[in-house]
Amino acid sequence: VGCGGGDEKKADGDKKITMGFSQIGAESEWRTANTESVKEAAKAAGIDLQFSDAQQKQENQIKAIRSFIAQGVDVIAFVPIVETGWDTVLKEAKDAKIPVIIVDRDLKVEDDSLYVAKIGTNMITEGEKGFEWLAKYANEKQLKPRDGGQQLNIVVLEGTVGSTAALGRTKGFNDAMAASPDKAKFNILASQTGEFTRQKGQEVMESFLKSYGSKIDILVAQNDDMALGAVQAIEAAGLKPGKDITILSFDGVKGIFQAMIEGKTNCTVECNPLQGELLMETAKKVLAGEKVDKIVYVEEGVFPAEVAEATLPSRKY
Ligand code: GYE
Repeated sequence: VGCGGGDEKKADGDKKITMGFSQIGAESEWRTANTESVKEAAKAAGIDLQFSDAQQKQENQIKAIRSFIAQGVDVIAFVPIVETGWDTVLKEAKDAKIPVIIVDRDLKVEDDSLYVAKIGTNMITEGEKGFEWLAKYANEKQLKPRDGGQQLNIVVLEGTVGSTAALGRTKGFNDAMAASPDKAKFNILASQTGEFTRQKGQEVMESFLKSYGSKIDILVAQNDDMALGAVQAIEAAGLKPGKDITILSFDGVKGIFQAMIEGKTNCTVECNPLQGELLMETAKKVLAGEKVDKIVYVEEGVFPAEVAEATLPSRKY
């Protein structure tokens, strides 16, 4: 009907759009929700999704992207496990004229034309919101160092090394702390990766407890799963998580709402994994030749334990 050009088939359904999607793995409750969101949205949008799980390895993602290029998919989307190392493979996608959409985590490439759009969350802002909540909470509750010292000591369970989710939350939190009138109250005692998993979160928290014992006042876990693992370690050490040790985490999954209701953790900064719909909309627009925003952040909030019970029924992930 006079649409002209060979691309009309992609825009209005003569042929199904094929999307190659490289997910990083299944390390957390958040990730599971993110994967489900993408799969459901693809189905609803009538997009044929080629889903590939990289098992936490960048090289597997690069392989998957190369195979999507070889198959000649219409569009590629992927979650960069780490920020760097994508230039070459994205250049290959560009040469093959396949548009690339970045999902969830950010990446750093020399040439921004290597991708058409980024859909995700602002992890620096999340880190800042986390510190703001903590400073307020410490004031309101008049938190005192357990060892009778001068400062509230923080241990940090970081996410995957080199990922935006870890780098951004670290930067946001640390910068907000450095700029705060309350900065002298806090001291970061130790910071180590727990790889965004429950298991690793538990192990690293055990070792923090062994090394620092009653010096630890606050745990900042860069995702809820690590916080839930750490809760086990803290209980096993005979302490009360959420009371002896204040716990702040990120994501806002149902599991952490449950823990907050039980008084075991104190606050979660939301990170919204429901990015599938926006991804499919964006892909359709791109393939129809419409202009799209280069960066779109999805909405997110902050949920302290006091609101956990009232909020849980409305949580979607
Ligand atoms: O916080 C964590 C997940 O990239 C925002 O990755 C995401 C993070 C999320 O495994 O739970």
